[in-house]
Amino acid sequence: MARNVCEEILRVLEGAGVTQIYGVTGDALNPLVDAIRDNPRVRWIGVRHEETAAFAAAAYYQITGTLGVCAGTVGPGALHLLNGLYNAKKEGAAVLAITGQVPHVEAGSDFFQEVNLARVFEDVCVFNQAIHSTDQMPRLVQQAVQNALSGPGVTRLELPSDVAPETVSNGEMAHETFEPYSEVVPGTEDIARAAEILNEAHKPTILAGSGCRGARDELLAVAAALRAPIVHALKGADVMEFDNPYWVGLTGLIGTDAGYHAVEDCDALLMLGTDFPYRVFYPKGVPIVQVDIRGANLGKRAAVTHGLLGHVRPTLSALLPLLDGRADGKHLEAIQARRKKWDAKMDKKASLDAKSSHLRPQAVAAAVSDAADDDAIFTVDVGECTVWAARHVRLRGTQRMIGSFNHGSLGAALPAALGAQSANPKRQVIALCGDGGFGMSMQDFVTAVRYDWPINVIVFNNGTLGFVKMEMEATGFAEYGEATDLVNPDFARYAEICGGLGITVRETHEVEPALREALASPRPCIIDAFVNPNELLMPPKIAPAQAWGFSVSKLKEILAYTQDKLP
Ligand SMILES: Cc1ncc(C[n+]2csc(CCOP(=O)(O)OP(=O)(O)O)c2C)c(N)n1
Repeated sequence: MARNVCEEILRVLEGAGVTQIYGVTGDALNPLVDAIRDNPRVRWIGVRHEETAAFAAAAYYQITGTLGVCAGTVGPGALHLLNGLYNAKKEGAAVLAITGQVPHVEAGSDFFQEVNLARVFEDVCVFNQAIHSTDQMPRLVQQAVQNALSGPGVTRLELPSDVAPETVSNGEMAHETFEPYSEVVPGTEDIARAAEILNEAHKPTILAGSGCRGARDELLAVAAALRAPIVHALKGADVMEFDNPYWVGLTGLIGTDAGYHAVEDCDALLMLGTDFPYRVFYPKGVPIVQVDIRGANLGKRAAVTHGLLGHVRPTLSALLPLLDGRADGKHLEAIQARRKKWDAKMDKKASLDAKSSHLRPQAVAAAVSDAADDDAIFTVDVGECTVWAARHVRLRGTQRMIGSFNHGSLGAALPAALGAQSANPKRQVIALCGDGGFGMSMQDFVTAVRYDWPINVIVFNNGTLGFVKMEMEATGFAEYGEATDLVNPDFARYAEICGGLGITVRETHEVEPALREALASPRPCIIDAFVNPNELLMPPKIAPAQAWGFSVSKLKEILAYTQDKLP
C-alpha cells in the first residue's frame, strides 16, 4: 500500500511504541495531523504552546521509557519548542521533535516564516536532519528514533511542506527501531580497586543520583555493608522511600543538615549515577569512587580517585561480595541523629496546626505529601516551591518526582503533569508550582480539561518571584519589587473558567479539605494557596559570601533558625 511521507513517519513511530504526539499544527504539519486522524494507534494532543509540547514529551519519556514526540510548525512554531527541548536534553529524555519548513522552491529566499532551523537546533539535537526526498523514507525517521533512544537525547526531523504529502515508493525497506539496552559492568580489576578504597574508610558516604533508579536493593545492601549513609541528589529523590534509615537526605543549597554533613564529614565518597553539579558541596581531600554509565561524567565535578564505567545495579552487585569495610557505624549513627533532629524541625515547620498567622508553604507541601497516592507522580517547578517539594514531600519509593532539575526552567511543572497524566490517565498527578512558574504555562491548563486529565495543580502563591527575591537579598542587592513582585489573576476562578475545579486556600485549616476535594475530583484542579511570602529558606551551609549579603536582622533570623549549622 502506497503511503505518504507522514504516514511513513507514523509507521516507524508506532513501531517504537509511540502513542501520542504533542504539538500545535499549521502549514507543513497539516498532512501529519491528517495522517494521525486516520491512525488508530497514534493520537494527536493539541496543546496551546509548543513549549508545553516539548516539556510534555520529555515527561512522557521519563515516566514510560517510551520515546516522547512533539511537533511545531514552520519558523515560530518550531522555535517555541526550543526551551522544552533543552529541558529534555538536560534531563536525559529521549524526545523527537518534528518541525515544519517552507517548501523547497522558497528555501533560502527569506520566505514568510523561514528560519534556518538546522542551525538553530544544532546545539540541542544529537540528530538534526531534513527530509528532502521521499527516497530518504523511512530510513531517516528510523535514524531519528534510534538516535533519540540511544542517547537518550533530542532529535529533530524537518518536514518541508512540499515533501510532507508526497507518496513514498520504497516503504518496504522500513526496519524496526531498537531500544538499545545492555547492562554494563566494570572490569573485575576496577571493581577490586573500588572495594579496596572503600574498605579503607571509617566514615564512608554514598551520594546517589537518578542513575540508581532500579537499584534500590543493591544500594541498600552496599550501604549496609559499608555502614554508609546515602545522600541523594534531587533527581534521585524518588529512588528510595523517605523513611529508610540509610536514606538521610539531600545535599546542596536546598539540602538538609544530615545530607550536608554526611558528605562534608566523610572520609570516602561513593558517587553512584549522579552528576550533582555543585562543586562546593563535594568533600575535599578524601578518596572518591564514582560509578556512571556516561564515561564523560567521571571526574567532571570532583577530584575522583577511581572512576568506573558501568550501570549502578550490576556494579553494586559485583562490588558487594568484596566489601569488608572498617567502618564501625559511628558515622552513620551521627548522621542519623542529625537527620532525626532535622526531620523534627521540618515537621514543626510543616505542622498544619502551626501557630502562624500565615499559611506556611511547608505545611501545604507536607499536606500534599500525606494526601497523595502511593504511586502518585509529582511534577515540580523551579523556585522556592522546589525547596518545599524537596524537603516536605516524603516520597515512598513507589512514587515519582520529575522536574526541570538540571535545566532549571520555570513553567515546566504543568506541561510535565500533562505528559505524565497522558501516559497514565489513572495515576494521580500533582504539579507543585510557584505563581511565577505557573504563570508561564497556565494557558495549557485548558488542555487538561479538554482531554479529561484530572491533574492537580498546587500554586504556592506568594505574590512574588520568591527564589529570585531571596537570591537578590542573599547577594546584597537592594529589594526591587518592580522586578520580583507579581500581579496575579485569581487562579481558582481561572480554573473554573477553563472548566476545571478551582479552590482558594488562605488559612491552614483549609488545606486538608481542599486537598481531599481536589484529589477526589475527576476534573483537573487548581488549588491557589496563598502562602507566606516571608518564609525563610535555609541552606544547610551558608557560604560566607551569602551570609554577608544578608542584612543583620536577616542573619539573626537565620542564626536563630539554623543554630549550630553555620560553618
Ligand atoms: C524560564 C526561566 N526564567 C527565569 C528563571 C529564573 N528564576 C529562577 S527561580 C525564579 C522565581 C520563581 O518564582 P515563582 O514561580 O513565583 O516561585 P517561588 O520561588 O516564589 O516559589 C526565577 C524567575 C528561570 N529559572 N527560568
